[in-house]
Amino acid sequence: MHIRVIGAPIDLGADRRGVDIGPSAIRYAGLHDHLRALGHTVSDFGNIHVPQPESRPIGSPKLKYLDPIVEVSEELANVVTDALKSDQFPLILGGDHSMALGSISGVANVHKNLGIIWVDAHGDFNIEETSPSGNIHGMILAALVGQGNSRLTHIGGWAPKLNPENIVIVGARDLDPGEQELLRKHRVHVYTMSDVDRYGMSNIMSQAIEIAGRQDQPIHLSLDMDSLDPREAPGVGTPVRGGLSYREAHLAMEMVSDCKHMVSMDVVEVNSILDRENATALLAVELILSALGKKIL
Ligand code: 6HN
Ligand code: MN
Ligand code: MN
Ligand code: MN
Repeated sequence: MHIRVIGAPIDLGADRRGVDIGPSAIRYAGLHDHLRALGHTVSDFGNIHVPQPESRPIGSPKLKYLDPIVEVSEELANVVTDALKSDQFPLILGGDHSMALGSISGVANVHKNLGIIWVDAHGDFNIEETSPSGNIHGMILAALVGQGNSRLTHIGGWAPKLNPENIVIVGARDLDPGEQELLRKHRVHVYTMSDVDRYGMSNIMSQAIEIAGRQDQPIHLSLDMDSLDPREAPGVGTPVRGGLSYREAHLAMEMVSDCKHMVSMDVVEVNSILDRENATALLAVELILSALGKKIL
């Protein structure tokens, strides 16, 4: 496979600074060499341009940095669409999860009926009215199904990008009250950590792949590193205890790889200021490799 690495060093969507270093931290962890050792061809677009938060007004406290986030999303969507049209697999490195608005909009330009596997401690299904923080990284999935501010929902001039029935969230354990209501109303499939405990990751991922990839639908995988337990991934801005174990996360990636439906992937929320000796970035590289075909035997 030809993998196109795209850096999206955005930290406009979250409060804790440091995720803008994520793309570099993941590259320094040896991403390209490891991908080539797996047999892939790798090219690197470099990073898309993201303005520094200090250089732009924050805007409404209910939708912080809306203007620059929309600008970055438009650019990222185009870069991702171009990669797919050149038969390359876009691997987008965040940055906070607001970058998935651009990446998934770019994939949705090419693939109609896109399925999503969203591995995250959070639902990222808030709208302006339900968000406790005004941080746009917590609103991205809602925006992609057409809910919330129209500038977020209409990247590329059209909406909605996704059918909520094609979305599966795995690893959830911190959902805001209004967000829970919205997830139920739109019938998003949510596998909580409690479900992972009860049924095991193998069963959960079989179901997730069946839902997101039904009728041979292409799948986009969005991996928020805060899905992992903070003991495994200390370098994230919004850590929540009780997360995925090292092996649960790898198994999820291995099963996505085996299903052969995945057309694009993002890895987000690596916060190098909070990390210990790049451990979270190194783990991100390991998980990328499992998602892209690495086998134990
Ligand atoms: N993420 N639900 C919280 C909020 O502020 O909306 C946290 C969101 C976290 C977002 O981890 O990508
Ligand atoms: Mn997230
Ligand atoms: Mn999260
Ligand atoms: Mn359904």
